[in-house]
Amino acid sequence: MQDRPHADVVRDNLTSIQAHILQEERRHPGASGDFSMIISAISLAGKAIAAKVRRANLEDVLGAFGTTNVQGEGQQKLDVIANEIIMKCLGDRVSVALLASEEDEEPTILRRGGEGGKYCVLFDPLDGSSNIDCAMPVGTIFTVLRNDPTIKGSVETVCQAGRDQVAAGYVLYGSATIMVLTTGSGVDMFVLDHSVGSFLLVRRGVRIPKSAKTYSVNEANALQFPAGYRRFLDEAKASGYSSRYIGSMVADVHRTLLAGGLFMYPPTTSKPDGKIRMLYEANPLAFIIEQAGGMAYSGLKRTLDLKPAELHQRIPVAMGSPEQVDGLLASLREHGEQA
Ligand code: AHM
Ligand code: MG
Repeated sequence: MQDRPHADVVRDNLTSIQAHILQEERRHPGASGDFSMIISAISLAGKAIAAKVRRANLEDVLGAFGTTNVQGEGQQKLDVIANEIIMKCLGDRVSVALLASEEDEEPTILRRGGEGGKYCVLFDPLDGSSNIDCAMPVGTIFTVLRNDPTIKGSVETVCQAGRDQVAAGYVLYGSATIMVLTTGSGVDMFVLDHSVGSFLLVRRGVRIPKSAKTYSVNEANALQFPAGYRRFLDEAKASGYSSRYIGSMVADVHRTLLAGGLFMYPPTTSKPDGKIRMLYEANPLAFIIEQAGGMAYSGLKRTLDLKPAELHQRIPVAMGSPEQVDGLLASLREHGEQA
């Protein structure tokens, strides 16, 4: 065996996300490498957005852009910048057929199936962006879907049930820049090492704790929640739960993934479908939580089984550790929630 004089000072975790995806692809005979090109474009976009987010308080990119998006919500300057960065990075990857962003009214068709467009990428460019001026964590959420060339309309193409996702992930711009990814066989976690310039693998096969006494919800809305949600929260308080809520779903779900507990955005009387976008937020994060051993529900239905009716559809969500999600479902059933 060869002597390795400096082995003790060379870190073990030097697997880049690109190397990791290429290794994964080698396990699938016939894989073309197209998929790894998409993930590498997303990681490049993540690095570019992270750099913008870090300098946001120094450059003139804070605050409102002065426009509203398709949902009627005010756009932050960084929403628009992050959207542009992702469109540019993914736009020139030959296997991308179509891009759909939470910020844009219609999907952007890049190339048809006959021109090599195998995948659709849907994303929320900067989730939680109303927090950006306060330097709170925000993130990019994405999902990769197959492009079915027999379906004509772009909206119909991307309105797929969440269980059909090829991959999903997010980049969280917090005290560290983290990328979490699933391709349907577990969840892996990468951290951006600025000194190396790469997302490096730090955890393979992330598992959510089976139970944790933490809930994450905008409790100021509680009077408007259906009875089952209110009763769950009352019982949680009576049995020693803690509450954690940032108001960036990507950050709240990331904490829930690692530390356990329940994240939810229930229906309210003023927003009967809740606030969370099915295709850009609920489905990718539900896929990750399930792949980590957790559960994700919309009312009494498994989120990933629902077929979207429209591009910017909203749905109620509850996701996290199995014990907490089961407890919530029991409370919903007990208080008359219909399946
Ligand atoms: P955004 O994508 O426009 O940032 O909105 C979605 C965000 C979620 O990240 C978060 O869970 C929710 O809005 C917070 O909403 P509220 O302020 O009603 O608690
Ligand atoms: Mg969002």
